Amino acid sequence: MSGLFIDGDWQDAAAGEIREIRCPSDGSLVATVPEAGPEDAERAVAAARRAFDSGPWRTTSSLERGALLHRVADLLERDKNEVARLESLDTGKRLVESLYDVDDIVGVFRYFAGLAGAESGRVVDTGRPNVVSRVVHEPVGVCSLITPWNYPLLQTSWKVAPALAAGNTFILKPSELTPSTAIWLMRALAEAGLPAGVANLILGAGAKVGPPLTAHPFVDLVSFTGGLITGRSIMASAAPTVKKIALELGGKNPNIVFADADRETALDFALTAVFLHSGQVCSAGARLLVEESIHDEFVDELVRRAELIRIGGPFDDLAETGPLISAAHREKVEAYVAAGLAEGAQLRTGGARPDDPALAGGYYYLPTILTGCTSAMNVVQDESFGPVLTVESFVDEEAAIAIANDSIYGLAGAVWTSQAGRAERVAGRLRMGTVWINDYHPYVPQAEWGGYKQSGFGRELGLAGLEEYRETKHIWHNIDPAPQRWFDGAEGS
Ligand code: TXE
Repeated sequence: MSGLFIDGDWQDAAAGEIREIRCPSDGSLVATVPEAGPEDAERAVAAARRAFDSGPWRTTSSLERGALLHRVADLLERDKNEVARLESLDTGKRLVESLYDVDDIVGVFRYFAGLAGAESGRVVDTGRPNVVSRVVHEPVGVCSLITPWNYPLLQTSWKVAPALAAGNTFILKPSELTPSTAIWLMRALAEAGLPAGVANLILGAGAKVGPPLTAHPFVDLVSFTGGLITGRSIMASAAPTVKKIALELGGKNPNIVFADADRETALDFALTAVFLHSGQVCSAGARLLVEESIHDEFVDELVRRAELIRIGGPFDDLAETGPLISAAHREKVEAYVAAGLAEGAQLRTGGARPDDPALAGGYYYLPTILTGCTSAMNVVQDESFGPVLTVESFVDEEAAIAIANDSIYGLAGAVWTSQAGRAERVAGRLRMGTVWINDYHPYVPQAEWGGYKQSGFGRELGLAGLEEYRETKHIWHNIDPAPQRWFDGAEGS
């Protein structure tokens, strides 16, 4: 057993600690991996620094960097079933979703492979014949890449692929709950020919290994996806050494349905928006805003359909959604619902664990709908990250926009209407990084993904995804230096 990857070597934790990884669907043992401590993280940081300062990756041509990313995509295609199985075992996610994720990840690696050499700088016209002036892009340096457990390898690919495309070295720290596909990725990078020390893997609890990864002076950039509270502490940890930071901190995303929307499609997507992957999606549409005139009938039908959702483990072909990631997370969701009810929300369905004895060993929670909510309530403002929908109503367009924007978050949102003008007006005024019109959830690697307000800053994906991982330098080269004689060198009188 060895799961730390440092300087091209598989290693155990220096303190000999281990962690058992268990499947959230039934508690079965999936793997036993080393649990790193701060000293392991420091070794990984030192290795990444050495590999950046003296190793070949930084100066490898952008064409070769792109070719390596393509080879990783090829290996993902070769090992697709195995990677998807590992992801499902760690997360409890349905296998069909994990297979879909792998296709997505292949696309991300191929996208950044293409981007690696797409733009290498520009020449600036200074109007001076004796000067060659150019703007060049260079890698930032050593990157700490910290990822969560909901889409483990996908979130990792959003960080690793651009970091490598731009010529950086990195330490990857996946969630301690879901390390398996990160271990697969390290093997794949080595097989694809990445030099030792460029990619390093640290497994373990964020509270223990986080400080060296986010505060160490050798680290130049921290890219983090996770919870708001952790994001704030990472910003503070990175502040004394003024690191570059990119943060994606989730959201409480409004899904706005006007009375003139295509009812059937809006209903269908309202369910997917919030209950996909049991709501453990940063852009989940967990906050439904329905126009008052259709509120009651829309919610009645939503409740009817939510009660038909089939729950099951990752390899249950009939299951439509799965368990929560851990016992602790389910308790958090339960406490969130209880607090919402205490605030005056009404429970329309769910609000409990399923009573099917076949599911008793997993961390399942029923799809839950709370009505009578307002944006003054904590249950509307806080992210549950579970299968819980809060429902609010609004009277007109202006009210819908005001209610939707009444949030500290600004990651994503959606508007459902058959009026094109209204759709554009609302989308233009929502303070969110992504707005879907008559749709929910899709993304493409070519477009930026990021948050307004406290959902974070810095963009993932898109051309900006590479910009996060590059420094931009202006080189002014005087090719015919000669004295300027502003001062004539004579003694003052
Ligand atoms: O996330 P954490 P948790 C939200 C969601 C969830 C809440 C808490 O609301 O209920 O966050 O989830 C590492 N220094 N999201 O506790 O702690 C940790 O080891 C450095 C939204 O699981 O943010 C893991 O690798 N790293 C989200 C990663 O941070 C630290 C996805 C995420 O864990 C650290 C997941 C520290 N001090 C949860 N402490 C999204 N945006 O999609 C922890 N970590």
